Amino acid sequence: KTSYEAWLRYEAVENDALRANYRLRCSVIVSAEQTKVLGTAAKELAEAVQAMTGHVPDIAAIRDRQIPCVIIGVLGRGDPEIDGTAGPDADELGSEGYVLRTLKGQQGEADCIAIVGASDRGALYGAFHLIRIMQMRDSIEDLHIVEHPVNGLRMINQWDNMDGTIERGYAGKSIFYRNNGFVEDFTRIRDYARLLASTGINAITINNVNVHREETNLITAEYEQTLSKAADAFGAYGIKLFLSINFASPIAVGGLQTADPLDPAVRSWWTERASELYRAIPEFGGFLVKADSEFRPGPFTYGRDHADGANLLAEALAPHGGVVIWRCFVYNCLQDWRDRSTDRAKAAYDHFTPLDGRFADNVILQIKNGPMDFQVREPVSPLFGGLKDTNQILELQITQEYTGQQKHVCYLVPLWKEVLDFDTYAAGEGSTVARIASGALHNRSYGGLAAVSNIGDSACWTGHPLSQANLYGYGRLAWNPALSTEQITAEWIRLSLGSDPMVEDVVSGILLRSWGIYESYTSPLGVGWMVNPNHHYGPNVDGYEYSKWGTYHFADHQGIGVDRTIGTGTGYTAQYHSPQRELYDSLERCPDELLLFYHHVPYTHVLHSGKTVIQHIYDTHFEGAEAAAALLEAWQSIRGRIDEAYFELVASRLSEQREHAKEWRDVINTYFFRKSGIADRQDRLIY
Ligand code: BDP
Repeated sequence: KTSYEAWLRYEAVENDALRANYRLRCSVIVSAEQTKVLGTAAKELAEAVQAMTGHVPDIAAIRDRQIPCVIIGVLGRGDPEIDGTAGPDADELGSEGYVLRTLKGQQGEADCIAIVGASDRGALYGAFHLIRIMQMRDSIEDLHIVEHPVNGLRMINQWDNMDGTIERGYAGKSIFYRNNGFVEDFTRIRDYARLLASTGINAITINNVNVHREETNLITAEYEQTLSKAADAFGAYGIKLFLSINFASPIAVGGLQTADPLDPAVRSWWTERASELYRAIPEFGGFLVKADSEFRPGPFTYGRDHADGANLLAEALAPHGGVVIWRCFVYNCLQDWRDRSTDRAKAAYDHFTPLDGRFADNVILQIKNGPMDFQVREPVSPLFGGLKDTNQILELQITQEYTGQQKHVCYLVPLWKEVLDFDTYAAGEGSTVARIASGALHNRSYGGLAAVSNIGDSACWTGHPLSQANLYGYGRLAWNPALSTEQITAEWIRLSLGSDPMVEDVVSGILLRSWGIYESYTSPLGVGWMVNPNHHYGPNVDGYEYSKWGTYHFADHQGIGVDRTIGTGTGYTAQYHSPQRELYDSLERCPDELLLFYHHVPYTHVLHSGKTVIQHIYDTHFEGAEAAAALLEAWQSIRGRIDEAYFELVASRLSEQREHAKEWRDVINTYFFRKSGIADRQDRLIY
């Protein structure tokens, strides 16, 4: 139960005075308007108050001025009190913000708390904020909070297939599909919408970017009814529904001979399909597209480029206010590993920068955080600094494909913060990824974040309960990338596990160390890809070394690493602006953690840390495995302080991690010992 509720866990308030105060302040919930989303806001607040205080608040349309209440309203709908409450704050709300404010009662009237949204959605976020304050056991006297999301698009991508499997899913089966159709019971979908909305998520694609046969049909009349039911479930929580589409749909389901984006018949087919979809689902958000990548069809087949492809769909969606989200994960996955002049890391930039300025206004490019593919350590994609006249959003991976598959704990908020804070220097200093993604830097009309979900039908949603922190943290960062890791972490722990300071201390220690620990026993110095092919779990140094995917480390008996410099390497570093370009290009100055991503060096190369590369590999792997074991020990210290089942589940995952970390340590260290023939200075190697 505890783990299913995740961060929306409403325990009765322990302190009598505080409980009485919450109960008094939330005696009644007044919601004058009857829209669906406002209804959700009132219902959510009422349920939370009931669970935390035992009092069931009435939901009323009209306020009794003698009774303290929470008023929920929206700006500009003709209620002078609501408009007056926001006052000058109204200018700061954008279209989804809110004011949360205590109004002092005049002449014997009771005080009340006003939640004033800039829109229905804003009011819903305000209600969740008030709930969060009470979950954190903070005061709700004298509130004056003004909030708005930094990013317009705060999106989740499900990689769910209609057969019920989830691509890169580590938490069970899909909550959406079973046996090539939708599930019958939408309870879990609604509960998911709730969790997402409480962190501020406002958009979702519900099918895999790899659109197979059955999913291609999702845009046809066959699924209209069910889709509109799904759109309603999410719509009640202010979340717009999107679909991943197959670029070859005109052929696959339309019966046309071609999917050429410039063909008039193809254009009218998409236009008509889009109109049909919007007729059935007026709130539909638009399409997400993976094209010409990993065997997906796309405009290249017809000698067209990706602007032609995206604009085709944009034209069809524009009359309805829809958008096309076009992924930049485009590269040749059939490279010749002997041809060292090609470099997969360069692909996205090379494909998309020449198209800057050619995309329609309602096209948004979705760019993965790194140039490769969600490795435990990668540089930031240079494409963020390479586009000025194109809407772009940042794509992150919450599901832990390369970061322990939710068997290992790997808290990704610190990684994402580094990405968001990275300075591209695209328009001088301060041109951070956060400002590019939000659209602020180049004044774009669309911007935001998207991330691949980590949930499935597992009892705790995410397989590993601590992986919930990644989903929560993503939502919070999408809302405001400036939030600190510490704040997000503390919030998640208190909301999910209560406010025992010892629990907070131990769990935050585990979370905050986890990414570094995972990196230390897996992937040294930015090298990446030393995993088993296909499923990507567990160590395999040469698993991808002699294959076509373009993911090499070039380890031989003398050295390791990929030369991506301008002078002698692939020239990838030239895709960055100064001074990042020079920093990465320089063997002397390149940061240690990315050294092997940028340079091929002998094992005896000395790092800034003073260690040689080979000794660094040995040390980090020995230390990493020990640190992984210490995570379990730390966790053991809070036994009895949290829910027993939750405790046991995490403990069992942590002991699996401890064992698996040893396997990583031994495979990696043995491999490099044998390859290099260089002994460990501490003589720990026995192979
Ligand atoms: C990789 C995954 C693959 C996805 C692909 C993508 O291994 O399953 O289809 O990315 O993002 O990370 O399209």
